[in-house]
Amino acid sequence: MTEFEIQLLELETAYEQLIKRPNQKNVGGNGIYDKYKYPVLTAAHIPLDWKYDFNPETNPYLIERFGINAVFNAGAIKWNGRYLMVARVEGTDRKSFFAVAESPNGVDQFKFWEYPVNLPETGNPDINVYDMRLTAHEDGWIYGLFCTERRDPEAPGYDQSLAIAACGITRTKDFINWQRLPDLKTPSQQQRNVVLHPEFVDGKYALYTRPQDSFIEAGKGGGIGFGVCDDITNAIITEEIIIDNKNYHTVYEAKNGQGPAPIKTTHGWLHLAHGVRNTAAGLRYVLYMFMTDLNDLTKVIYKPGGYFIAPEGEERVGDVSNVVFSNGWIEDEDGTVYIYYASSDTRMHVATSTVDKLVDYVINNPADGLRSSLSVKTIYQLIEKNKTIYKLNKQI
Ligand code: M1P
Repeated sequence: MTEFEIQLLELETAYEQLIKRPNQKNVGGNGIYDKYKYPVLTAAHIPLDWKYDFNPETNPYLIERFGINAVFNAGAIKWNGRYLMVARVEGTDRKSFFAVAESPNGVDQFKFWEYPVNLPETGNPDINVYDMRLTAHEDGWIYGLFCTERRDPEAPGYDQSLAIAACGITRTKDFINWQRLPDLKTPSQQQRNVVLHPEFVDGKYALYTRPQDSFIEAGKGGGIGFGVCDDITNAIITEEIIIDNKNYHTVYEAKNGQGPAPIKTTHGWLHLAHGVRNTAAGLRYVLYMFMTDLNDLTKVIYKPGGYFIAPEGEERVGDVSNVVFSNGWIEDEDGTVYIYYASSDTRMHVATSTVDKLVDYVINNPADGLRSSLSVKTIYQLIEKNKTIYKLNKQI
């Protein structure tokens, strides 16, 4: 065997082992969800033929010709019995694009399809695209709403980092052919984390937004907004209502954003979102949940205090450390919920729960009292309640 052939065999063996590796639930969950041992998608899951030229004539040293930096922030959907993620794949050139990966069971063996998504551009080409939220809408299309980023045309030449973030819209029926629609227009200067609601509201398309007045800082914006538009092929929202705002000394003090499209339950719409706060070490991103009214999508009816998922262990380290972010989950026919979340803008993980557990958590876990003394009061109430139960148990 030549050096080239040995090297190639090593690469192929490592890739096959990774793709086939079974995942395992971690022991000691918190009663709400179970995390899993291994990340479900990483840069190492990228097919080798996206990165290497296998021809020894043109690539005698088997050099990686196209580098992949990270795979994260994936939208998710169950489609034709398969668990799909549409991941944000980021090259070493910092440009992100989308790629579909599929698994037979939702927790392991995720494998990318043959080609990444060939997303059409609009007349104003995207410089970077990321964080697609998938919505199977009742109009029959599967929509992907994502962030499209372009350099701020007003930015002075010396500042090459100022950008405008907007919501790009695409739709598909097979995840191969994607139809691009015009970007969403809203009253806000910038938008990220925009998500399409799966049902019509009074015959209109309903969207969750995240207005912000600069690229990184939410500024006077922030909060999860809600708006409607008549025509998704020319989506214009004229009025945004903030349904879940930023709040002093909470885990969503600096900014927040809707995660995936909400899940409908008999009690209300279950929402997963991310909240951001400032620390001396930079921003910390965690996930939290809330529920909105079935008849009034702008009304938050339950919201447990604090975070739902926070970065732990190796999840805490990556390109943007101390971050968990989710824009994809799947509700299965048996009520299992697969929560796909990225850690530190680097890799994808899964946690599993059920609709019943999530509803119980959202309805029955205490709301944030917003003061230390009220947190203590909540603990006192729990202790007293447990004393009664303990006495009852002793009597039996
Ligand atoms: O780096 C953390 C996240 O930052 C942004 O989220 P937000 O708009 O709420 O600040 C996004 O760029 C997201 O992709 C990223 O994971």
